[in-house]
Amino acid sequence: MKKRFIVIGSILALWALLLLPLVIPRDTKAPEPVATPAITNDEFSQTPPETTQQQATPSPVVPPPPPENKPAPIVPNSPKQTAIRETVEDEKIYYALQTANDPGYATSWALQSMNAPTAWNIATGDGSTVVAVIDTGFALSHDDLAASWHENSGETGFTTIGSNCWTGTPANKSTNNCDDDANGYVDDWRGWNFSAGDNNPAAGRTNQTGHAVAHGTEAAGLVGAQGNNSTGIATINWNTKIMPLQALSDDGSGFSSDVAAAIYYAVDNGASVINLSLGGVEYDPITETATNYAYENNVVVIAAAGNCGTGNEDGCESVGAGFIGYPARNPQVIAVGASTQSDARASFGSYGSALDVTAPGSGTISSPTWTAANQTSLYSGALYGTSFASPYVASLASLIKSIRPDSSVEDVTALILGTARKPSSMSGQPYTLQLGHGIIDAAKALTVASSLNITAELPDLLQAGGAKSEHTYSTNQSFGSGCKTETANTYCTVWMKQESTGYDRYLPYTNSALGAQTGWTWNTSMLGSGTWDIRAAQGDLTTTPYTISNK
Ligand SMILES: [Ca+2]
Ligand SMILES: [Ca+2]
Ligand SMILES: [Ca+2]
Ligand SMILES: [Ca+2]
Repeated sequence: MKKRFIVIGSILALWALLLLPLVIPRDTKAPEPVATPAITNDEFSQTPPETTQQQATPSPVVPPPPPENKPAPIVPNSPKQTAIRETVEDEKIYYALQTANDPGYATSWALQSMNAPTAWNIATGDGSTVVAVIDTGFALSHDDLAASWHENSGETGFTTIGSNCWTGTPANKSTNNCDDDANGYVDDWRGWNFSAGDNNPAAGRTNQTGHAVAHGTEAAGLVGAQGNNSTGIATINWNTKIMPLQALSDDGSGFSSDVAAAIYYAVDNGASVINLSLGGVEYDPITETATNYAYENNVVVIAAAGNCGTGNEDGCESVGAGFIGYPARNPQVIAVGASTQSDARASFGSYGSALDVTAPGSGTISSPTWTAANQTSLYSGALYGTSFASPYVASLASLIKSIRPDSSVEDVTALILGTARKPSSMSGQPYTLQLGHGIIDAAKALTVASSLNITAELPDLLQAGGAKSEHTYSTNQSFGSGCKTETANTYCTVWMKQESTGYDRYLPYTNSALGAQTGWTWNTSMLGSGTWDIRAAQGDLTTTPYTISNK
C-alpha cells in the first residue's frame, strides 16, 4: 500500500496542472470552396459580455485531494454499473485535464483557426448526432446548453398498460424509480452520474468549490453549446446532442470502472462520438477494453493528449516532457493536443508519436461554465488545456457524422486527420511530433466528406519504388506515396497504420484530376520505428496493405 500511495501521489501531482480527470485504483479506496462565412448571431465574435469576465485574474491550480481523502464510491443505483465495478480489481485514477485559467477575453480566434465559419456554409448540424461527454458534472440548466442535452426516450413520458414498469396507474418514467427501458440504469432520462451512482449528473453536488466543478460544463460547451441562438458562444457543430455522463468528482478525479462504465453506457445508449477530456499516466486495461468496445461498435473516441508539454508541469516529472496519457494513447482513440492563437503547440501540451491532431486549447477560449452562484448564464473566458482542445475535435466528428452517419471510425479519423491544416512550422511534412497531423480544419473536412457522399471508389496506391521495393525503410529517409482515382474531382488519401501501437498517419486528402496521380514526398521520421501498413483510402474503401518495416 505504501508503494501504491507514492505512485498515486505522483499521479495526482502530474495531473494537477492538467486538470484532467483521473482514475483511482480501487484498492487505495480513494477510490476548399471559399465562400462568405456564414454569420451567427452568437456573441462569440463580439466583445464578450460582462459575464465572460468571470475569470479576470489567473487562479492558481489546486491539486486534487489525496486519494485517501476521497470518499469510497457509493453503491450505484444501477445493477449494470455495479456489475462493471465488481469486475475491476485494479482501479486506476483519472483526472480532469486542464491547466490554470489565465486572464483573457472571449474571441473567435479558435473558430477561425479551425475554419469553422467556412464549414458552416456546408453544414451546421441537424441535432441527429449524440456526443457523450464523460467528465465532471454539468450545468444542466445553462442557457447555452439546456437545449443540447440528449434525453433517453425510454425513460421519458408515462408508463402505459403493458410497459415494463406498469403498476396499474400511469407514472412518469423519469421519476418512477424503475428501469423502464431495461438498460441496467434506473430513471436515466438525461445521462448518468457514475461518480455518485445515480441519475443526476449535475455539477456541484458534493463540492461546489471543487477545482474541477466547472470542467464538465466547459468541455460540454465546446462540444455542443447551441449555435446561432443569440446566446453565449458557438462551437463547430451548432446542433448536436450531448449525453452528460459524470465519471469524475467535483474535485476532478474518478475511478477506472466508472470511466469504463460510462464508455459502455455511451456506446450502448446511442452515442456516436465520445469525448474524454481526462487522463492518467498508468496503462489501464480496464479503459482500453472499453475504448476498444467503442471502436468495435463504430463509436469515435476522442481524448485529450495531456498537459505534460515541458515535463516541468506539476506532477509530470515522473513521465517526462511530452508524455501522452491514457486513454488518449489507446489504440483507435484520437489523441488531441493543444494549439495557440499563433498556430504553435501550447507549451503545456503533450506531444509525440501517439499524438494525432491538435486544436485550439490555449488562451482566450470561451465556454459556458458553472458556479454555485450562477448556474445558467456564466461563461469562462480563458481556458487552457488539452481538455478544451479535445471537445472541438468531438464537435467536428459529430458534424462529419451528421452528413456521413454511416461513417466508420477509420473514415471519421481519416477525415479529421487527413484534412488538418499544416502550419508553416510543419515545413511541409504531413505529420510532426509537435502538432500531429496539424490543426483541425472543419471546412476542408466537411468539403471532403461531402465529396465522398457523392463518389466513393477504391483508389490505387502509388508507392515510391513500386510494390517491388524491398519493403524496408531507414530512419530519416525520403519516401514517396500517393493515390489515384478514376473519377474526376474526388479525393483520396494514403493511410499508414502501425498495428502494434495503433498509431495512424495520413497523407493529406487530395482532390485529383481525372486519372491524375497525386503524390506526396514524406520523411520516414514521422513513422519512427516498427512495421507499418500503407493503404490508399477513400472513405471506407481501402486497398490491401503495402507493408514496410524499419531496418
Ligand atoms: Ca433505464
Ligand atoms: Ca424510470
Ligand atoms: Ca450559443
Ligand atoms: Ca490515435
